Amino acid sequence: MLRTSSEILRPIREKVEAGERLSFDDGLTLYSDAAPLPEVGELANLVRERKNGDAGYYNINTHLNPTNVCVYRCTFCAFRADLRSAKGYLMDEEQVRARGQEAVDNGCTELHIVGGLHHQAKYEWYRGVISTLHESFPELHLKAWTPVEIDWFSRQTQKPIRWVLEDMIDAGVGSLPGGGAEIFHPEVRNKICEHKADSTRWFETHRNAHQLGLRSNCTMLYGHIEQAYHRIDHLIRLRDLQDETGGFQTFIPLAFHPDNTGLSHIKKPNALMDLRTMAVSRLMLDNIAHMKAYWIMLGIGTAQCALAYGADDIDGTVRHELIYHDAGAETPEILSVEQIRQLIEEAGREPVERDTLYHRVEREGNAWRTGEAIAAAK
Ligand code: V47
Ligand code: SF4
Repeated sequence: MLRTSSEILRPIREKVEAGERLSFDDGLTLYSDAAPLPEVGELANLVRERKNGDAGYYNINTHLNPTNVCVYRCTFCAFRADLRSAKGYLMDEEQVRARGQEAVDNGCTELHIVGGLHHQAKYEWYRGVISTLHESFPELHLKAWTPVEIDWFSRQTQKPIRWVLEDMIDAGVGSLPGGGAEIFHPEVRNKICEHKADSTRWFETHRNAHQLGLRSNCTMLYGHIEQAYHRIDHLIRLRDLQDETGGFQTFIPLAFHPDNTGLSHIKKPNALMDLRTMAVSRLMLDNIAHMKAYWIMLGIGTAQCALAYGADDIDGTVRHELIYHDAGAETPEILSVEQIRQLIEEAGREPVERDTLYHRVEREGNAWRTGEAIAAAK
């Protein structure tokens, strides 16, 4: 029985209980101060348990950022480096292969691969990162490249997005990560990342990927210059594409980290905002099966709480994370499997190891195989 009692939330509660879709205005109400956070969380938890029961999903993965040199200058980014700067790097084939070997040696099922748009690295170099890894370690799932990179490859090769995606699938890409979404609304996007792929290109990439049979994730970067209506607009755009293709697996709200960025005067969002954004996202995105509380970015305590505010997944063990640590994240760079399972159990959920495509993983040490697909929740 729901305890939600605020008058302002009554119509929303009725819709959630009946499994009906929430409107743009409902989204704004959920973000308003008049909507008590515990009640918003309780509604989100109802949806979370309806879709995913008590499961707390995690995976065993490694990050690879093959270069941090980038032609763009997104104001929120602390990761990028200038060409020929002391911070800038570009990995060679041996370094890329070593990262794959390390992943296999540690029982990983997935490599998460994103990076900068290097001024001088050719398309063949980016393709080579994927083909080297896929040929050497075919068992590793390569979740690689955001629409920002795919758009860059399309400019480099003068070929359509669909061609780039097909060529990357041929090289070994298994799915797309959720990055590069930021905030779609041009009032914000034009101020924080005006030159990179716009929302039309972002959606074109995911639409094409889904049509080609790839699954993908999606994200939203919040807690900087955007307002609630930009966030709700963002969520509804994602919901619309999902109605069309059904290809998104997971949504990941990403809390802005200000250190070393062009927006360092802005304060990092607090845990209340983090939990509200998770809950509102769970309630608005009624057609996306999973919500990820990325522990690296939220911090472990908030990620644990988020498992009762709509989230059913806390991402992976992670290794070699740079994007958030460059921007001031104080979380560890890696968690062991025991630690990650313990933090899920402490939050009262059942730890379930999954692969990138949400199949259960059966594991003995570093040896693993995938079991049945985790029923895609309605
Ligand atoms: O696109 C960059 C964001 C994203 C900052 O698909 C920042 O499973 C906060 O998309 N503060 C990349 N956010 C990370 C990402 C991701 C992470 C984990 C899992 C998955 C997945 C995807 O990080 C970027 C941008 O939106 N970002 N800088 C910053 N200072
Ligand atoms: Fe480059 Fe990506 Fe950073 Fe933007 S967010 S500056 S595209 S690395």
